[in-house]
Amino acid sequence: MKKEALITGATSGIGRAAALRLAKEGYAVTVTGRRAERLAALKAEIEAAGGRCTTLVFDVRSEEEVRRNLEPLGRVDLLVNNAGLAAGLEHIDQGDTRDWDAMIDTNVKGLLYVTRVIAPKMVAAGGGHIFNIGSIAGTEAYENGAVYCASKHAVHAISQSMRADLLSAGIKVTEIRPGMVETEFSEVRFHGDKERADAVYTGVEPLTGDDIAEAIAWAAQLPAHMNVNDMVLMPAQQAGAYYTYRKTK
Ligand code: NDP
Ligand code: 8X3
Repeated sequence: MKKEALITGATSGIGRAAALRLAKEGYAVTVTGRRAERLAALKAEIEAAGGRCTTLVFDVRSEEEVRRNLEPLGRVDLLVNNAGLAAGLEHIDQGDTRDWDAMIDTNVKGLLYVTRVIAPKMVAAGGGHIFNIGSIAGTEAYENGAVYCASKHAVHAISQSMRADLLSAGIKVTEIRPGMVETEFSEVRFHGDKERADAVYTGVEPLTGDDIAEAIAWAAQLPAHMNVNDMVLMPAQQAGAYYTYRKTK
């Protein structure tokens, strides 16, 4: 019997790469996101390679949609709480409160809504593995990033408490906290400004979604008695939110 994995935010970037990698590792994957066509294309790609894939189209910000889509699922062995975003990069006196709502509602409340439905299934099954995609912004707070950093600090706190809460149920909780990963993240952060997004990666070889998927796949196959609590993954040219070495030609 195949193990079952649920990956939120699989239409792009880290979530998409994680879904492809976990399918390759033999998991039957359920992938979620708001963009139905992207999920359909991912399903076709996984099935063409002999894998199994189910798609669920919903917005993690809606508790009602989360419950309606996820409650009917059967066993879930592995959950990747990945759906998330940064929106805007401004000083606190200039930020757009709609961006703040989007980040808090997705990165914090969305992750909680999904976990609230899936964790009891894992408890009932006697085990499971939850991966929360945090960020270096979960322990570093940088200029212009107050609300994104706050949301990832929340993910860091929730991951630690969740690990303690679920310990006796045999559920592992791994938080993955990447630095710079080239995905649609910066384009979303800058509201579609591709030029500004591309500039984030100038002179740097960033991580890719596949790099993060590699870490998830590794941590997922460890022996039952061994867990990775927290993994900070950086490009070799980045040491922290304020330290990036950019090569110039
Ligand atoms: P992408 O923008 O490439 O992917 C984000 C994914 O999240 C998409 O699949 C998107 O799907 C989904 N998503 C966003 N909002 C919602 C929503 N309301 N409901 C459902 N799904 C949603 O970015 P990344 O792959 O980089 O981001 C994935 C995670 O990694 C995020 O939590 C991010 O904070 C984190 N991260 C990213 C880093 C980076 O440098 N890229 C570094 C550290 C952490 P759709 O739009 O179709 O709904
Ligand atoms: C994404 C990385 O440094 O933009 O979480 O916060 S950073």
